[in-house]
Amino acid sequence: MTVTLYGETYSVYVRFARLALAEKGVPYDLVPVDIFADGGPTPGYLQRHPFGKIPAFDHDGFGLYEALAITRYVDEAFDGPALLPSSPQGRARVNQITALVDSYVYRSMVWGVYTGAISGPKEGLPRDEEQIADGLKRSGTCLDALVDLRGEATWMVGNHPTLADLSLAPMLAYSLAVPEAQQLWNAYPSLHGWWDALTARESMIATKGWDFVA
Ligand SMILES: N[C@@H](CCC(=O)N[C@@H](CS)C(=O)NCC(=O)O)C(=O)O
Repeated sequence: MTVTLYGETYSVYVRFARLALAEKGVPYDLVPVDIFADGGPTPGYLQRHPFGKIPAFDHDGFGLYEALAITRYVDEAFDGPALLPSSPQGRARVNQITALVDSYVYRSMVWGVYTGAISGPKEGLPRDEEQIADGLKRSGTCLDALVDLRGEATWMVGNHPTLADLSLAPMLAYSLAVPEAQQLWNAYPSLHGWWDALTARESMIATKGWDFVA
């Protein structure tokens, strides 16, 4: 059996796929893809992923792209702990949270806060205060919704880690590297135990892309 993931360790979507593979105990090769190369990704990679993004995935010749499709396939195709709940309500909640992460958390926590405060300045741009403030405001809306949807559960949905936790973790980790986001996070103490338990998992430790990110 050969499982290959195409992508880079810095990518939140690649980390989501790596987390699912690690939680299931699936060995895989990580093949680097330079999506920012002059002229874009290679024609070979564009055949795997016509939109030129990462990750892409291959299992014995079965190719997939889109992190949600990849992680759902990994959950269903391999042994190991289930990453989706068994009840329709639980599965619906995971679908809702993973959609919310893709639609709103990525824009606010990664493109808003993290890019404005850390990755932009790393590339020589000034901190974008407007972008950071807007990202923080939207991050607050995301965190409010997540607290509400989680209710009294141990993990995001129910009593076992699911794709909801794994999709959110890489983006929240980037955001929490920014001091202003940490300050916002302090207003959400009900999520702190969940985050400590999640970041202590082997899958999270094994997929850290940068030292300053959880
Ligand atoms: N919807 C895609 C999103 C993937 C995505 O946006 N990946 C980023 C890296 S985290 C990327 O490839 N960005 C390059 C670009 O936008 O050109 C998925 O779920 O796989």
